[in-house]
Order: sequence, then C-alpha cells, then structure tokens
Amino acid sequence: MADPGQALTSLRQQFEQELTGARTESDLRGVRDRYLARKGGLVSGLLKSLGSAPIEERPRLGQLANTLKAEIEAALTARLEAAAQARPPKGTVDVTLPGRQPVIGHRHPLSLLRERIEGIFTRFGFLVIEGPELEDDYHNFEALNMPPEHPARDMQDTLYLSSPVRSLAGTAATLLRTHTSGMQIRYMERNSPPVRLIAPGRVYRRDQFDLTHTPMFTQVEGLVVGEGVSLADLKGILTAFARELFGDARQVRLRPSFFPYTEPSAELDISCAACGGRGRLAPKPGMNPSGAAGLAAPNPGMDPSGAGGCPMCKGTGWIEVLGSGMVHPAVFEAVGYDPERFTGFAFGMGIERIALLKWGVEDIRLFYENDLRFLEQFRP
Ligand code: 2U9
Repeated sequence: MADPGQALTSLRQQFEQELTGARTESDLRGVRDRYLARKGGLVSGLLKSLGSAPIEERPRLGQLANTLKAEIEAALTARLEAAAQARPPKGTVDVTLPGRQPVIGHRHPLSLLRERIEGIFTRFGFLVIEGPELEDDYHNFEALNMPPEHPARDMQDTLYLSSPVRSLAGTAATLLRTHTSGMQIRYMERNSPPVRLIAPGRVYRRDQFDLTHTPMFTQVEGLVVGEGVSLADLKGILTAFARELFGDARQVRLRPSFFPYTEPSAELDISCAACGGRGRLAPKPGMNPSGAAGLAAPNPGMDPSGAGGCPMCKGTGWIEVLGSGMVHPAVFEAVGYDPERFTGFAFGMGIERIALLKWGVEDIRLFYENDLRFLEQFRP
C-alpha cells in the first residue's frame, strides 16, 4: 500500500475539493456517503489500511486519521445545517425557476377552412346564416322540388329519426338534414328579395366511411336572389371565389350537371395545379421527351400504368370544386317569391372535399381522428 501518511494528506485535500464543489443538499449528502459510509466509505477504508503500517507508526497515524474523520464530520454537519437553514419553507414558490411553456392549441383545419370561406363571401357582401341539424321533410325536400317519390328521399340515402322531435326551429323534425338548403328556404319564407347569403353547417348522409366519404360532413351552400340575377353573375361570383381560395393562376369552367332545385345546373371545375391543366405531368428535367434511342429513364412522377396521365385530375386537367345552378322556379313558388319577377343562383360545396384538394390530403378520415401529429400541421 502507499505511504499511509501520504494517503491521509491526499484524502483531506480531495475532501476539501469535493466539499467546495458541492452546491446542493443532495451534493452534500453524496459527499457524506462517499467519505463516511461505514461500509465502503473512504474514511473507514483509510482506517482499515492503517493495519498495514509499521507497528510503531500506528498510534500516531490512528490519531491523525481519527482527527481527519472528526474534521470531515464537523465540516459536513456545518454545511448540511447551513443548507437546511437556507432551504425555503414548504410550499414556497421559487420565482427564479424558468416558466413552463403551455401547450397552445389551435382551431381544427376544417374550422379554419370554413372561416376562410365565410371570410371570402362576407367580403363579397354575403350574410352568414346557421340553423338546426334536425330538419323536417318539407324544408329538406319538399320545398326544394323533391316531392315524396323523389329518389334522394330514399332510406338508403337519408338518416331518418325513429320518432319526430321538436327542432330548434320549432317544427317536428323527422330527419338529419342532408344539406343546409332548409335554412335558405326558411330565410326566404321570412324575407323578401334581394337575398345574398351562405349557409354553412354539418349535414348527414347514409354514406359509406371511406377515403372520400364520411356519413357526416360540412357544407357551405350559397343563395343569391334578386331581379335580373343571371348565370353570368353565378359565374362571376364563383370564379372570384375559386381564385381567392385556390389562387389567381387557376382557370375555371362550368360543366353541365343536374340538381332538382336548380335549372340549368353546372359543376364548377378549376384547372389542376399538379399538371397545370395539361392532364399529364411535365417530364422531369434531364428526360428525353421523345424517348428516342430508348435511353430515357422512367419518370417517377408518371402514372405507373405508363399512360402518363396526371394522378390528381385523372388526366382530365380539371378538378371539380362545387355544384351550382339557377334556382328552380318551383323553389320560388314554395317560398312565395314571384318566379316571373325574381331569379337567383345557388351553389353548394363540401368543405372536406375542398380541404383534400387544397392540402393534398388523401384520406378524409384523418380530419376526424384527432391525431395531433396530423392536426398540428395546420397551425394557422
Ligand atoms: C336553395 C335552392 C338551391 C344549392 C346547391 C349544389 C348545387 C351542389 C353539392 C356539393 C357537394 C352537395 O356537399 S355536396 O355533396 N351541392 O352541388 N347545391 S346547387 O342549391 C340550393 C340551395 C338552396 C333554396
């Protein structure tokens, strides 16, 4: 073993250093255990090692070691007592601690999109109206030119209540509304033209639950009625809306369609952003577009079928955004407007569908699963 006298001196120095370095009560307790533990402590190790010192040295070394032990105990007791004195009383708040960052939530992406759409139409001078999700047959179907035998009223398409309930509108509701049109009917029953409004809200259909369908979704419908309102007004308003939402670069077209409550009817399409309306994706730089000499590598952006069609618009160059049309005279008759005097246009869109198009999301169900990893990507 090393010279015990030397070992004593270096243990004292080592202890002094460690004591100076100890900042907290738990540091101090650590030092105490390392030096004074009965089993395995540095001081008891030193005392044991004295057994190997020359016999005549042992009394002196033993005395020195005991003095060192007493010093260490006294120094540690003093520091631990001082630390206990300085300890803040129980329950004290340490105002010097850094604050904890609260987790800040935000609105759901579908709510953000709905607000965005409402903002656009509000700036166009439209009123926003809301109404009950439980609806009666008359406001959901009959007044919208869908008489009792109409196929849309089928049990396969509409969710009916097992027994009627009194709706917020005060009528006997028999079904979950399949569109928000009932609100527009109610508004026209109570107000004369001109009318310029949108009706956003949840609607329900007996649909399958898949990539693009949910049995509940969010609609925004719109209605404009007045003297001399024309298809040109419809096209102007909806083109302005589509460019506000999707960007000025989009081309817009109306494609003939059919709805019971509008005549004529049209779908509004916008040009596809993925292919710029060409229907096929542009060749990647470095590709030989002619394919001459057979040297061109396969383009990973191309349809794997080899047709080269754009997957976003299925090769058509156009994407369907909403449905629209001139309000059917039978609807005006139902609300007591003179169809000879007033004309109007209406439109309807599903916000979820717009969200899929706008953000390139492939599965509509993601919007309803509340997975924060998904939702946090839409922080405004
Ligand atoms: C009144 C008169 C007419 C609203 C309209 C559409 C065309 C339409 C669909 C879009 C996708 C429904 O959400 S969707 O599945 N809607 O295509 N909606 S015209 O027509 C009205 C509304 C109210 C009084």
